[in-house]
Amino acid sequence: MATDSPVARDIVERLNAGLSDALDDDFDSLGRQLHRRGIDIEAVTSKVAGFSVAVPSWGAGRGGTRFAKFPIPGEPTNIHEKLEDCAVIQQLCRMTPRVSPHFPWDRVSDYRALREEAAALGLGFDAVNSNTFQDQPGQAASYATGSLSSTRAEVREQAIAHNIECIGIGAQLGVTDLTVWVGDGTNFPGQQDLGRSLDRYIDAASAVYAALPDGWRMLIEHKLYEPAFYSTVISDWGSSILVAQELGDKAKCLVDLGHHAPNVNIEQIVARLHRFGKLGGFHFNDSKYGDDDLDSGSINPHQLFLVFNELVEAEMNPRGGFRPAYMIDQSHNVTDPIESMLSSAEAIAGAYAKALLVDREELLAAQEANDTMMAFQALRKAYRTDVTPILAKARAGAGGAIDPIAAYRASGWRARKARERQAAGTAAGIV
Ligand SMILES: [Mn+2]
Repeated sequence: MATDSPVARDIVERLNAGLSDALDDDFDSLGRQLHRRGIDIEAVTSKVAGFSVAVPSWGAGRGGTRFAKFPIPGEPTNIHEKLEDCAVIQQLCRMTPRVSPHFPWDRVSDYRALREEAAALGLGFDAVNSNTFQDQPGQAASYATGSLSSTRAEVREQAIAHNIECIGIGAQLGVTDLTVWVGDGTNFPGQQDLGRSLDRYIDAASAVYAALPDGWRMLIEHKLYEPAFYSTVISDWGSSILVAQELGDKAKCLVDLGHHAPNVNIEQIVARLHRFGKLGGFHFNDSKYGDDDLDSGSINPHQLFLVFNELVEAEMNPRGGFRPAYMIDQSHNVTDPIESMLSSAEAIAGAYAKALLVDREELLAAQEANDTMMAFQALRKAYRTDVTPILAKARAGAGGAIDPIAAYRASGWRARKARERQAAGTAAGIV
């Protein structure tokens, strides 16, 4: 645990003291309501308190769009400063104890020291993300025409070596998941052979897979389009699961909410992947049009609830094993990233809490009886419930803030960091 909190504890305690009577009142009222429905609020609160989602190191900064990035004063510019900001998020919301690093963006000379630095801030690490979708200064071969699926052997070798390097880094950080997303694909019909490019990807991914230590998983993230706009090599959950099945047990599929065509039934994809033991992880964000990377729950909170309805179903019926790697994967362009992450963590945990309120017996009975309306109502009842007091109680019970954003603003953290940190660059870049 942290020896010293990034935000002064007395600020959190003072604000909590002013809010705790109202919270107790709301919590007791919700408790009585849930009791009438046969639900023990303490049991739900304890499940929510045990829930966690990782934050991405890159999410601590202003991500920008493909057009421009507008940095804010005090924005972190290296992994050390990012960890500090992630520690603030964790201190206030108490459900983001791990940071998912991205390489080479978060490269340092001593990863064991980085692990200790994070631990001193009360943080651990989550899935290591490899990056073969952009060239780094001094890199021998270019990823301009692909990485793991490139037609050029030396490019594939370089991409394989980078992924294996990431496994080595992850081992030093105490991580056991490698997330692989490639931007590989084409912008023109005929640019590449659709079958052979997948052959090359599978061959290269097999070499990475072979380097996974015991207990490790390779999480394969699909994406419909962007940066390739005609075809992507791992375009959908179908490609993802076929590759994962070919690679072996350690290969799982990772679903990112923004990586599908509009209106695709993502909760059904979750259920399908779980059915075949291939659901490895989930990237949370929200979307209006494409891979917008908007804040979780800001556009379609009902979809988030339906996804969690399947995730809770998977949790309760693990079918031999369900160890989901949950991560927030957002790009913050117009907000303070810390505030966005706090708001998103609340939205994600809220969807989880609502999914826990679904009366599964009632739902199953209605489904078996083909009573469509009652099956739908079983979900409705849970979705309509305001779970805010449960989330606040879980946070406060773990030492967090009843109102995390208010506590963050009261702390003056960003203004203080603006005085201490170097200004961030304005180079745009999609992540
Ligand atoms: Mn993602």
